[in-house]
Amino acid sequence: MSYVSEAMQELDARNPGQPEFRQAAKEVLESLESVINEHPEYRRNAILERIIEPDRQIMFRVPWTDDKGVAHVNRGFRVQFNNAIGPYKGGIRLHPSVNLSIIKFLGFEQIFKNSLTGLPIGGGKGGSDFDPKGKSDREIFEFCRSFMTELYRHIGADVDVPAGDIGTGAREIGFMYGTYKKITNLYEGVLTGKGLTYGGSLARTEATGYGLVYLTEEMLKAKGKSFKGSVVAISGSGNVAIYAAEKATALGAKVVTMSDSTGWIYDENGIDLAAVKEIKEVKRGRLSEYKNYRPKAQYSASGRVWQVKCDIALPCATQNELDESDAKTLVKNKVIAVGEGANMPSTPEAQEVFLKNGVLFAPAKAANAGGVATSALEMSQNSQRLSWTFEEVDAKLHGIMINIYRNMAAAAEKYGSKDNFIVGANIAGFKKVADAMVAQGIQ
Ligand code: NDP
Ligand code: 2IT
Repeated sequence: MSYVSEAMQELDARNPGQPEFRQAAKEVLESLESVINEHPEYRRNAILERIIEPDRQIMFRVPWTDDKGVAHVNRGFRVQFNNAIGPYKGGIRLHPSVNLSIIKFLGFEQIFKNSLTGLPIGGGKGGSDFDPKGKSDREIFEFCRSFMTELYRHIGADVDVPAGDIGTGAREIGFMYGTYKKITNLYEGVLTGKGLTYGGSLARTEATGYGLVYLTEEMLKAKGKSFKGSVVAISGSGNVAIYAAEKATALGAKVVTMSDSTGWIYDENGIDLAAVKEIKEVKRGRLSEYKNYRPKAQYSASGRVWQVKCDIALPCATQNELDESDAKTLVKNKVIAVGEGANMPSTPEAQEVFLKNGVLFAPAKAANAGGVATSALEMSQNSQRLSWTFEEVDAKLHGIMINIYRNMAAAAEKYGSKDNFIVGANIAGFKKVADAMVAQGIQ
C-alpha cells in the first residue's frame, strides 16, 4: 500500500465523527502522491502521520451571563496544529455550528495556507459554539472576556496569534485584546485584526477579499481573461464577501449576488455595496433589508446564488456551500473561473465538476490567503513598533497573491497536473512545512 493510502487509513481510523476534518485532510493527502514518491525522507520521518495530528488541542468551558442575569456555558477551542515554520496563526470562529471537527479542518488548512504566503507563520485555529447574533455589546464583551480568561495562557506574540473569522470582527478582537492585556500586562501583537488605534494594520479589513480578487485576476490573466466586463456571483455578505465585491467592482466587474444565512439578493444592475455595508457592518442586520435600498432587486429566502448566470463565482460564506449540482449549474451557465474566498466552500464532488470541465479553479488555501498574509504584516509592524501606509500594505498583499499564484501554478505543472491548482497549492504549501519538519527532527 502506498504511504499516502496508509496515512488516509490512519486518518479515518483515528478521527471518526470528524467529517470536515477528514474531508480537508483527504484533499491534501490525495494531492501528495508524486511529491511523496520523490522524497523518501518524508516517510522515514513520518511526515504524513505527524502533519495530520495536531501538536495540541485545547477545549475549555466558557461561562457568561446574559443581560437578564441568566448564566450560559459555551465550549471554547484552540487547535495548535503545526508550528514548523512559525508561531501558530489562525482565526477564531464564533458560530453555533462550531465543533472540534470544524476547528481541526480549519487549523489543518491554515498550515498550508500560511506556508503559501511565504511568511513565517504556522497553523492553528480556534473558536466557540457561541452565537453572537442578536447579542448586546455587553453580552459579547462578557463572552469574549470569559473566552480569553482561559485562552490567554496558551497564546502569545511568539507562540500563537489568533485573529478574526466567522462571527469575530474588530469588536470581538478589541474585547479579547483588552482582556489579554489586563491579565498579562503585556502590550504585544498577540492578536491580529486589531483596531487602528492600538496596533492594527491598515488594509487588514480589506485583505482577504482584495487578495481573493488579486489572485483570481492573476489566474484569469494567464488565460488572457480578466474581471473587466465580467458578471460575478458572490455568496456571503461578511468581511470576505464585501471586500471581494469592492475590489471586483473596482476592476470593472459587475457583482450581481450576495447572501447571508437567511437568504440571498440578486441585483442585475450591480450590488449597491454601500447599502450592504450599512446593513451588515453597521446595523448587523439581514440582507432582506436590501430591498429598502434597491426596490427592484430580488430577495429569495430559499435556493442559492449559484443558480444565477455568471462568468466568475466567488464563494465567500462557509464550508460546503457549493455542491455538485451547484457546480453543474455554473458549468451549464458557462462559468469561466471560481475563486474560493471561504474555507473549503466547494464539496469534493463540486471541485471535480470544475476541473473536468476546464473551469479555472483557485482553491481556498491559495485564494483566501491574503487575510492571514496581512495578519503576518500586522505582526511585523507590531514587532517594529511602526505602522505602514495603506498603499504599502496593499502593494505587499498584491505581490504576495501574485507569488502564490505563480508558486501553485509552477508546482502543478512540475508535478504533472498543469492547471490543477488544488494539487499545485497543496504541494507548494506542504513541501516547505515538510522540509522544515525533516530538518527539525522527529518531534
Ligand atoms: P463573517 O462572519 O464576516 O461573514 C460570514 C458570512 O457568511 C455572513 O454573510 C454569514 O451570514 C454567512 N454565513 C456564515 N455561516 C453560514 C452558514 N452556515 N450558512 C450560510 N451562510 C453563512 O465571516 P468572514 O467573511 O470573515 O468569513 C467568511 C468565510 O471566509 C469563512 O469560511 C472564513 O473561514 C473564511 N475566511 C475568512 C478570513 C478573514 O480574514 N475574515 C480569511 C480567510 C478565510 P450571516 O450574516 O447571516 O451570519
Ligand atoms: O481563515 C483564515 O485564514 C482567517 N480567518 C484569517 C486568519 C488570520 O490569522 O488572519
